Amino acid sequence: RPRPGPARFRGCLAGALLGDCLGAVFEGRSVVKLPELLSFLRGLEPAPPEEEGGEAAGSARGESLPYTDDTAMSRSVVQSLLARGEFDEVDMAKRFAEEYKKEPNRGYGMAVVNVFKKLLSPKCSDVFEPARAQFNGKGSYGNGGAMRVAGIPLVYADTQDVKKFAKLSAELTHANSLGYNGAILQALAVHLALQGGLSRETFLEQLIGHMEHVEADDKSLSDARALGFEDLPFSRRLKKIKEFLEFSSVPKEDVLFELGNGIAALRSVPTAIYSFLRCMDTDPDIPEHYNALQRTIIYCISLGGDTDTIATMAGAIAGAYYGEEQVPPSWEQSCEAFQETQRMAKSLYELYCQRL
Ligand code: F2R
Ligand code: MG
Ligand code: MG
Ligand code: MG
Repeated sequence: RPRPGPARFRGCLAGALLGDCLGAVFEGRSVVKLPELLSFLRGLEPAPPEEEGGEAAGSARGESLPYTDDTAMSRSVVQSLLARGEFDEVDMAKRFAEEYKKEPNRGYGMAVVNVFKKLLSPKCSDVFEPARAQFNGKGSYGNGGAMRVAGIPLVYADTQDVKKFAKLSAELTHANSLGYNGAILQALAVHLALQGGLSRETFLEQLIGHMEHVEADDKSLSDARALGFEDLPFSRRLKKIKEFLEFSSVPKEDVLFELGNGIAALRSVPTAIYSFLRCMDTDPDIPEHYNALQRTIIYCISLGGDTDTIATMAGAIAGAYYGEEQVPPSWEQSCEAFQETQRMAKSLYELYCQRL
């Protein structure tokens, strides 16, 4: 297997940042109208010469779109991996909690903040314990473990390591298997995308093969049953994606019914993967001057719901697959802290190579 180049690492972190910052503008809306979204995006592009001096009202030009909890936590994952050179649960947990304490208003999930408060207590001796206590001991199945996981496959090249450390990094906040299995799936998607060139059939087949194994353990089976789901719920949704991709177009209502646009990992990680795969092809509703990475982010946001998180996950996958060439400078420069993101990507690439 050829070693992925630095452009994929840059693309992955930039795609994730774009998805979060652009998606956050629309998070929580049940309906996002495409003309409104496209008009907002035109406001990010450089002013045409005749418009010079007359900056459009509400223009987002300049580093003006703030990132949310998705990026704040992704940065903590990356900074921990870079500082320690490998996964270190105590260091990562501390960074999550300290980051929350420093900037609590990044739009965190309602329940996860209790984990941070417990982690900040000097009485906390097991960093996985606060997550296990969430939801009366059931643990969170939110998408917070998945939204921040991209740093793991950008450090670990081995598939078993990707699975192991995606799970552990998610378990610091998400003890329900429907939460951490979503993180494993998202990490595997970035891991495969980094190899580039895979057809969407092969990409999906590989994910299904891994997830059928990941979801077959006792805890995954009992957590899914306890919530009234069928067995292997992620694998089943991946198979539904395969069906969807056989049609030339799938109505948005069907995508929302089968895959969802919600805050649960099960209702958002498969949606992000579907968005990436379907946007390899052009879309009659999205102007053709947008490239595949842009189309992916536009499509995710157009689904409404948890737009920042679905777009950040799909953006990470698409960015790893297409590389930084598809990251439009005007979009990137509209996002908070984009230069630091570029530096982190460079350091991750160096660590990845050093570990090989
Ligand atoms: N929180 C948000 N968005 C809404 C508010 C932000 C908005 N911009 C505003 O200003 O109003 N977004 C962020 O949260 C999601 C990630 O959440 P995470 O980290 O998974 O948190 P949590 O609290 O663990 O889970 C989220 C919710 O899921 C439900 N839930 C989870 N497990 C459950 C269980 N076992 N039983 C019942 N419910 C469960 C709860 O409602 C949790 O609060 C991302 O969208 C990120 O962008
Ligand atoms: Mg968010
Ligand atoms: Mg250790
Ligand atoms: Mg969100």
